[in-house]
Amino acid sequence: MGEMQPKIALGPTMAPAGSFLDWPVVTDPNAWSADVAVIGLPHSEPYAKDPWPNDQASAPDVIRAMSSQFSDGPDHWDFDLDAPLGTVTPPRCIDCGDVPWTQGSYDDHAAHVTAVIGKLFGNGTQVFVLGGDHGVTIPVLDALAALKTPVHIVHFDAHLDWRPDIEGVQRGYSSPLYWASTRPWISGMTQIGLRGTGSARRSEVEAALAYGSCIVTAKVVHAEGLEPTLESVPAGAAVYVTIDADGLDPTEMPGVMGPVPGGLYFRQIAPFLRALGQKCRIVGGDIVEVAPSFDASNHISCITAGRLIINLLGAAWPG
Ligand SMILES: [Mn+2]
Repeated sequence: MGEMQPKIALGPTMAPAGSFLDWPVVTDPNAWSADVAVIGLPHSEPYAKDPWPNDQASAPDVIRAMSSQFSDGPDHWDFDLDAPLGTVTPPRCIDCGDVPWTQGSYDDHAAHVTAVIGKLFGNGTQVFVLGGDHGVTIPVLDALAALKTPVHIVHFDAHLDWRPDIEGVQRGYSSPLYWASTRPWISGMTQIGLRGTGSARRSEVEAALAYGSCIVTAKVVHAEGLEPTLESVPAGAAVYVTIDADGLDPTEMPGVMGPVPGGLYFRQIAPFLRALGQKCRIVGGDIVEVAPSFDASNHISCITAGRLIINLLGAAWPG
């Protein structure tokens, strides 16, 4: 991480019960050498009103457990990708397990997460994060500094997530895009799927617009499709994609804490992600806010989360 972060000794991650897509599990950060890594981040900075750990903290393991439901294996034809997944992904894909809760302050935990993810980015690894609530994105945004290149954020969400703090808590799930706006290595952001009402007030909307965020509401997507939005993302840019599960319509993604009607559909987002992977350099992404206890009994939200990662992953590497 260079000069900005103190040296942190990176202990082993927690091995998951089952691995993502049966990829090899590597829990020793010193042994990480991969083209693509999946890593679980169960915990963010909690709000006083919420339980700890929250329901979203269980999502990494439940999503992994549904791997056989969202892919039958690397040699099976994937009709979203028009190819078997194994022919469009690089050879070295690993599951890094979950970053455990750091005993101590949230400052310590966030610094640890930033160092862990920064090590992967510094190795040139494409990183896909399984949250956790949307607060887990914040230390990952800090880790993007390790890339030493400007990064554009593509954000799917029902909500703006631009609160500087909620009752003094600065790194909770209502704040990741505000946090991004304060970081010089973040070159811009495209926020897609906003609708209804959430923690944002007029002041946060005006701050986002003043920053230059490209805000694409759900009603605009439903009227115009996502093609104009794709055109607004700079070609060739390094892009990090953060997907809040509640950006999707709750009929397709019921397992969320903040369902809002009128959301985006998989059939809109998946082709967008594939096109984005062709147009830009996807440095990584996350899927956050999946709440397994609220999911349908067939775990469709976790399956959809896995399919979103596969669509992004399959498009991001030359076939
Ligand atoms: Mn969010």
